[in-house]
Amino acid sequence: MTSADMKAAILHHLTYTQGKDAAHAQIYDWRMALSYAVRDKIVDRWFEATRRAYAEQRKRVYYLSLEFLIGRLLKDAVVNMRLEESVTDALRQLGVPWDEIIEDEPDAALGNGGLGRLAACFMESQATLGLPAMGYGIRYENGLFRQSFEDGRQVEEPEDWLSQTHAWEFVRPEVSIDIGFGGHVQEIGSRANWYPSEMLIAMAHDTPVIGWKGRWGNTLRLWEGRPMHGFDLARFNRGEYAAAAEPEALARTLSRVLYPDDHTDQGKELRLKQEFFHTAASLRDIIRRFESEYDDLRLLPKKAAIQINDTHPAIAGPELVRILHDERGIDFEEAVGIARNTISYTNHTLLPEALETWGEARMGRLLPRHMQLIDRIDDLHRRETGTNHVNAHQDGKVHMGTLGFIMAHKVNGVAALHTELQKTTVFKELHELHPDRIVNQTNGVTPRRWLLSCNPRLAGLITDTIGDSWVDHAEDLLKLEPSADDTAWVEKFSAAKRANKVDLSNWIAETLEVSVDPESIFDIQVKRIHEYKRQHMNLLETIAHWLEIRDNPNADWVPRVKIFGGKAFPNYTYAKEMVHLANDMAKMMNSDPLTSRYLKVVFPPNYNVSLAERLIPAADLSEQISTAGKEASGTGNMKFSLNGALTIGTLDGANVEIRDLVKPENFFLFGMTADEVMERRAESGHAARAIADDPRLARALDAIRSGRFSPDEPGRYHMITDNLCHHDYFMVCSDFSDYWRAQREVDTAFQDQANWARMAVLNTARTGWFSSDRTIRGYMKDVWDVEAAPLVDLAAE
Ligand code: 26Q
Repeated sequence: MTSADMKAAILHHLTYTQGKDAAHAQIYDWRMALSYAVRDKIVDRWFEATRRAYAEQRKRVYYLSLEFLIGRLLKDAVVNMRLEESVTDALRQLGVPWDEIIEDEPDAALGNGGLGRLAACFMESQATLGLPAMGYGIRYENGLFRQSFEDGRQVEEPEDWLSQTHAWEFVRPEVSIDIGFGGHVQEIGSRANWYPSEMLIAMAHDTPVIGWKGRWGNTLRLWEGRPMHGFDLARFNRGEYAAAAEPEALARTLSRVLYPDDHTDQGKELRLKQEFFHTAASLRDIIRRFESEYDDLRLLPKKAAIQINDTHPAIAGPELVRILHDERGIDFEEAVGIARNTISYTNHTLLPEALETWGEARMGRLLPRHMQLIDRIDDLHRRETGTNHVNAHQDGKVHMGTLGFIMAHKVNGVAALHTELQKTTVFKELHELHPDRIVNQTNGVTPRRWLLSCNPRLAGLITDTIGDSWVDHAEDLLKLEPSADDTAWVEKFSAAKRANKVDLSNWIAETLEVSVDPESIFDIQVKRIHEYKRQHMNLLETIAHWLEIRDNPNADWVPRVKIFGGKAFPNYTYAKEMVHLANDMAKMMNSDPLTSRYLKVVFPPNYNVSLAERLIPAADLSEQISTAGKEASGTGNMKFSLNGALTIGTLDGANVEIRDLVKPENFFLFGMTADEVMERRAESGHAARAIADDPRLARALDAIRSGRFSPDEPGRYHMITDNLCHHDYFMVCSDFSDYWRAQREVDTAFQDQANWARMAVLNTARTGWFSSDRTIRGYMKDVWDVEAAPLVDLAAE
């Protein structure tokens, strides 16, 4: 597409879709006009892909996830459609700044963190690979809350990404599916009729997801809750205004809010309703599509693979059995077999308290038939395995992890270590009964968004050096290895990193009014705030380091900027105190005349996908410091190394595999292993001993406890200090000394700039394996048994 065509298309949509003329158009109008112009191009490709998937009768993959953390879509679409030149050219002619347009788009935060972002990367990789697939989610009116700070405390506000028209979606009122809750069941032999007492509608909104070079496009279908019967005019006319609108309000609550990932607080009725709403609508849609092409549901596992993203859609098992058995008359055992061969389940956690359970009373009231079917599934499973102690329904609760496992032909972990730990902890007994069911699929990230698009300087240098095959064959980045020994080339690599750091410094100065020196180490920890992720260990090390600089302010310290980002779950007091402490520290340290040359602390609010795209390309050091055995995988860790940051990290999640690939000499390892953590935990007094053995740690804890960072309220952080001194489940104290040692190694290594850059290059060169394309290929082969369609290049047409 030429820039003249692009310009014409933008002006067309500005006039006829936005109803504005150029003289009065706001940045919003230009963004919408441009988005529609780009969308038009995508739609052609999308239809073509859909037609081909039908014509070739291909097996399809359905990815069911309560979360899709998609972020902004415009730049992604422009990059994948290779329209960057014509778009920037056209906009230049129109006098509209491209940067401002990008920034104007709301960041769609329909997810909490890793799990939701993974789903978004998977959608993009599936489209890039030409795999016929569909993502199913909920169109939350309010996504993850917006975070701001008031006097250093986190404040949450609703995120209203839909307050403006969403340019990328198509409403599908004809795809409206009835969903029921409650009521009663009438059994007829083995089968039953379910008569729900409450009904509402799930209405589809489709967003096209376009792959690299526009060669294939899939659909992300998000469900909106709608009332079954519209507005009650008769009641309204009688003056009962609120009552007239009530059914609508009730139905709408189903897609109203995204539940924050709290890892503990369970049993909220609305959450269970959301899970069923999402799953039932998606399954109904999948069956409808299947039946439009085939007439025997026994073929379902051959033509459809349903992946459930954690246990959130795990009610899919019983619901599919209900459809096959109760509604279509397939024998119960056969129905279970069909469902199991169609469904597979990804587990994302080992924290036992994070595995979902629902009380039998609540479940029985909302989903009476499913409750019966769960008992029959348990019964069948007991007969199949000859055991009687592993049940989904146990101790008055439904255990969704067990249900997910029993109703799936494959269960996967998300990193090698996580998968092995699954076999020995959460799913020990089930694994012994079904030794072939658990498989590993190490997570990945899409290199289109997480290198090509977010880091154009580095991406440009790479393409100039090895060509652009790496974009969809990321392991080709290995071809950069020889350049690690080419001094002139490494200097170019460093120049790209430095320019990214300058950009970030400018942004920090403008938005946070903190000045940071781009020559410092940019040391970044961005992720949800959790004790197991140990932001407080990073804070303690920062304090200890700050105190040493103060002891000797004229020494030759290696300057650092400590950057934090992340949201705390609104009811998770401990996590919120960590946020507050970081902000209190920033306030004190950034204005300390003795130390501020050497140490700054920066905590930009509202960490989200867009902020990640800004921070990651500018990182020197990536903090991946979770207690070993607790972080299932991590995916931020992959984005950082791909962008040439070195990792300081524990042997946890995918860190293990990152270190294996980049080689130990290019990774700052510290801390206990998962086994050592378990042993140490059994010893009493481990925290006190660690503190007694490390005066730096003791001093840092004292500084917090004495109110050094909260002089107006000295006791503010007692919760944190008491916990660390006496309990310390996550081993912050026991790992501190080794963390400190590794941090000082970082200081030393950073002083040899040439060698640091070499290590950074090797991180980029060797982490192409972490492309989500590789992950999706793994699922296709080991889990879904499906093949991609042959790809036709957009440029070839
Ligand atoms: C559960 C019940 C009620 C309300 C909310 C939830 C809930 C929601 C989201 C529980 C957990 C989550 C999210 C979990 C998550 O993001 N896990 C991360 O998944 C990543 C992708 O596999 C991994 O890389 C991370 O290690 C893992 O923490």
